[in-house]
Amino acid sequence: MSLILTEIQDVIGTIVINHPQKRNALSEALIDEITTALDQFREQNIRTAILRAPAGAKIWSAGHDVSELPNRGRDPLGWGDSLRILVRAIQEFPAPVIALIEGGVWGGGCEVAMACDILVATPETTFAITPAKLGVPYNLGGILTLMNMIPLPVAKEMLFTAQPIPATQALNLGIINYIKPPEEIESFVYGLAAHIVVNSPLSIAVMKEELRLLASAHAITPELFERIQGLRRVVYDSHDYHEGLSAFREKRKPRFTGA
Ligand code: YXS
Repeated sequence: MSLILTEIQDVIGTIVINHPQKRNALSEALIDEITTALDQFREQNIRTAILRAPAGAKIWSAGHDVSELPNRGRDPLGWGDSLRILVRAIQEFPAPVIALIEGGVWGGGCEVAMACDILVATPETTFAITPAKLGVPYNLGGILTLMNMIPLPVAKEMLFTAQPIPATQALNLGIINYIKPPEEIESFVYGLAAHIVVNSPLSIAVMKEELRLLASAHAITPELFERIQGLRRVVYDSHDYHEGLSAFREKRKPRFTGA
């Protein structure tokens, strides 16, 4: 059974993440379908892609599929992790990707949404960044995304509390471009796409790539990289990480000890 739906209207392609039973948790299989759809869109010269959940969804995405996170002792968010593959596929897609967001966006779902170029959300949308809830050591790419999108004190609050922020706050912070009511969001997003697709696709593709390269152009010494990776290793080797995953699987509150 397919976990997504796709639709093409002229040069606008839509991907609907459609696995409500697991609240659109980003499993490897689901991510594989999205990246395959993006590859097909690329071949079909799609000029704007729209990434959304089904109309009226309560959860846009519950984030990383926790059941697929590796056990203690292995980096859960390494280069080859499927979520990172999806983030790169969106960022490297040579046309704008618009996130049409309804409902809760959790954990890795935030990174996927923030990898999109333009974000439009309904008033009920919320964003929660959750590694601390699970004892996960957030990776450099994820942290950099936040630092590029959110003022530092807010990024810290979101990371440390793991509590959702409402769409109005996300709008004020510039994380999202617009808030639109559910009955208007679709026509608004397709109207936005219509403005994009009449412009030069080559000019847009190059500007998107310029922005991506410049936004990630942070000088980092080998020493600094090793230090951060060493810090992260302490977390994914820890009892807390094991406890976070166990608690999720057992549907109970975690008992973190800091060890
Ligand atoms: O019990 P069944 O088999 O029906 O499955 C339940 C949930 O276990 C499953 N599910 C998930 N499975 C894997 N990974 C997930 N992230 C996930 N989320 C949900 O979906 C079925 C229905 O869930 P249920 O009953 O809780 O639905 P609900 O409508 O009452 O509540 C919806 C949520 C989204 C509020 C709730 O499911 C939830 O809190 N989910 C976890 C949200 C979360 O903490 N996501 C972060 C995942 S970790 C991640 O993204 C990165 C590693 S990080 O955090 O570092 O960025």
